[in-house]
Amino acid sequence: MAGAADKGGAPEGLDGRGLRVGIVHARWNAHIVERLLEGARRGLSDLHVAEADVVETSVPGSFELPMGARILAASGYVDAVICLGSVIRGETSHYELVAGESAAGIQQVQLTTGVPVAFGVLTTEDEDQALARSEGPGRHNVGEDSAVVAVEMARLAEEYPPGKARPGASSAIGFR
Ligand code: DLZ
Repeated sequence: MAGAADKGGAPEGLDGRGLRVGIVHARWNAHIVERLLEGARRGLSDLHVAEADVVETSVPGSFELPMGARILAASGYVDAVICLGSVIRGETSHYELVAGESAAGIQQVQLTTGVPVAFGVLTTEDEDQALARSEGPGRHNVGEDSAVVAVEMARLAEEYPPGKARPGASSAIGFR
């Protein structure tokens, strides 16, 4: 069975000091999303992202997360965005549409803006599965995982800004 390290995990020494991070969270299934939000705040704090450098905003549902993320990403104010939502199959009449469009939209936002956007959206069969993925400190919480993703990808973007060749670093990424 895959351990925590096989599911991403935080790279050694990852530090979010000085980064500005936006969190967009859906109000649908708020009792679950609130738990993800707590996880994301905890994760950012553990990585030394200052509370003053975190901006939070809510949108109606997971379908609106990509647009919320785009607004924050395009503002130039944040280095990364975390999207949080919960789509539960048994309670969602058009589950595939809401979950699929949310995921595809979030990917599109990060690829088109160049600002990393973490996908902290639970897509589960039932509420129990959603609760199990949004636990308290020391247990599994996808919001917390998303904080690590946002900081890691923001640091990567910072290391390789668009159009800036790093002298002597060409062979490391396979170009000459
Ligand atoms: C409409 C809807 C449904 C049925 N289920 C969910 C859900 O499980 N999780 C979620 O985040 N949002 C849901 N929504 C709301 C849509 O995301 C969206 O807000 C509305 O369709 C309005 O565009």
